[in-house]
Amino acid sequence: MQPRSHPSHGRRRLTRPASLALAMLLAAVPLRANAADNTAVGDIAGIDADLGDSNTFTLNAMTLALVKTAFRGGTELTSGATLPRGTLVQFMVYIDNPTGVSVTDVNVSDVLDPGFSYQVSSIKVDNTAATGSTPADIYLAVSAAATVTDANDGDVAGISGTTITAGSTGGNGQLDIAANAVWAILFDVTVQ
Ligand SMILES: [Ca+2]
Repeated sequence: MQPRSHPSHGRRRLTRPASLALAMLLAAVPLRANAADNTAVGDIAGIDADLGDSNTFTLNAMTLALVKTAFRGGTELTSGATLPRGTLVQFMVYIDNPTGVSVTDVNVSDVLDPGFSYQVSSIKVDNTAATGSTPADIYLAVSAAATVTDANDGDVAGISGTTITAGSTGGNGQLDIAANAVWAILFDVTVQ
């Protein structure tokens, strides 16, 4: 599908398909965590209260959620923003791990809409922001990180065609997310 444009005034309304990507930006899905306590108790027939409770284990099962945001000049964009062609936009995708255990072998992918052109060697990743950090603080942390290579190789992220991936499934190194921390990936695109 060809994106509609408004050449008469030199600005491009982000309609389909570009708007689809932007529309997802603020679809922040809350993290969900489920905890279940499991306690073993015992008794011997005929003898009351002979056995105390065993250790109690709290098992945390969680669903990590992705949040995708966009920044322009360091400021977070709102969904449906109208941007001039050629505008440099930074997409940030992050996962908040609010638990006390690390999450191993995570895989993330993001297919760039044709309305955006990836800027080479712009992928940065970070896992230092504390859980619950605001998008602005996560952005500050990841934007200060070193870039990883564009290739799907030994570091944790890369791009192939128009698909940004992180994690081993995409041919990158394994992605682990530290306990009580946010993992984020940031990369630059321009509006076509
Ligand atoms: Ca890489």
